[in-house]
Amino acid sequence: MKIGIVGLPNAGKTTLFNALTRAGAETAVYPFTTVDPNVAVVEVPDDRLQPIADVAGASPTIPETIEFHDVAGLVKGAAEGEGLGNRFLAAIRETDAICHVIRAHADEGVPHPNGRVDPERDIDAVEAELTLADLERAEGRLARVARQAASGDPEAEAEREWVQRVIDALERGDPARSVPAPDGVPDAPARLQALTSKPVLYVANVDEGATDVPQAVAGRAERGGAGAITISARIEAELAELEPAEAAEMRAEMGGSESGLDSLIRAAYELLDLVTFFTAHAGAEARARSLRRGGTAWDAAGKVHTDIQAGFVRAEVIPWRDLVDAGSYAAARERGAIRTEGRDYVVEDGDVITIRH
Ligand SMILES: Nc1nc2c(ncn2[C@@H]2O[C@H](COP(=O)(O)OP(=O)(O)OP(=O)(O)O)[C@@H](O)[C@H]2O)c(=O)[nH]1
Ligand SMILES: [Mg+2]
Repeated sequence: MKIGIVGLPNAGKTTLFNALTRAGAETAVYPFTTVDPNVAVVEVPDDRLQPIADVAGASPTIPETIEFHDVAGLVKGAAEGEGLGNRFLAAIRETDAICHVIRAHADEGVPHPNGRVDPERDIDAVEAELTLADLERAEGRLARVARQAASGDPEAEAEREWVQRVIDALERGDPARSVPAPDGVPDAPARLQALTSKPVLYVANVDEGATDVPQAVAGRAERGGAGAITISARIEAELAELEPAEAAEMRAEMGGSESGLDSLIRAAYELLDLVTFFTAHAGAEARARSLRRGGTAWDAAGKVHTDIQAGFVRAEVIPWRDLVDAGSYAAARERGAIRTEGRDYVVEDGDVITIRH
């Protein structure tokens, strides 16, 4: 799962990215991750994993990971495809969600591309480029589906109406995600691939010690259906240089408890609308894995291994809390707390699953 970090030049994207990289996963553990200087593979913190590992007698623990991509700073006119603009838009198109960094700190030592700190104007500037790019794409799509609809294809007609509504929304300045997928054509959004249909998290890069999301950012988040958090990118980058214990001490001194990066990673993970399930076996690893919401035991098996999926017999499922309360798999089994499920079982967040194959 990929999250693109976007924002105006000097907003603090790379500072934040560097903090994530240093705090990030030991990439060697995740052999299929290409090593790219613009990609940070980070572990998703999950307080459930260690207790599950403990009762299962499993070690080590392997958290789920997500990728953050440091997308080049937005240049005005990106939507017209000038120079870096194309690359910028293409990079965003490949991501599953957008983390939009907004300059909200007042440090005069850091020049602002537009001369003055103004979070709302900055959000507008970035979103205007994404909206323009989407408009152009939607106009092209409209022409195509209109031709198909003209031949009397009802599905094409439903899609045509939907694309027209998306265009109307974009012209009002609303994101494509504000227009629900049309009945009967659930694939229409995937075919349009609008940038503004991706979930968004606003990250207000605030002065050290500030904790409230600036009013202007909170308001925009509310209206556009986006998430919003604050972070001090510079502080996070400095803390990421320290040993974990030292960093925790510093954080406590500054009055914070949870790492800003942890909150960011968790908020970004939540954007993706996934559920987390766990696998844990005595003498082997305990692992957190993500699955799209609505995914089945069969899908979960595929996440573990294609061979296991191919040989799927049944899934043994227990909510993580019940397993931890029981104290062991054996005790949970005695209590009858472990259910047997078939391949169509819809996995719930927090399920601990053993696939029999
Ligand atoms: N005071 C302060 N300065 C910051 C903070 N975050 C970033 N900066 C500074 O702002 C400047 C720009 O930060 P970058 O992270 O390079 O910004 P960017 O968004 O990657 O910029 P481009 O790559 O040009 O688009 C650097 O000098 C950072 O040290 C912060 O939280 N507080
Ligand atoms: Mg940068």
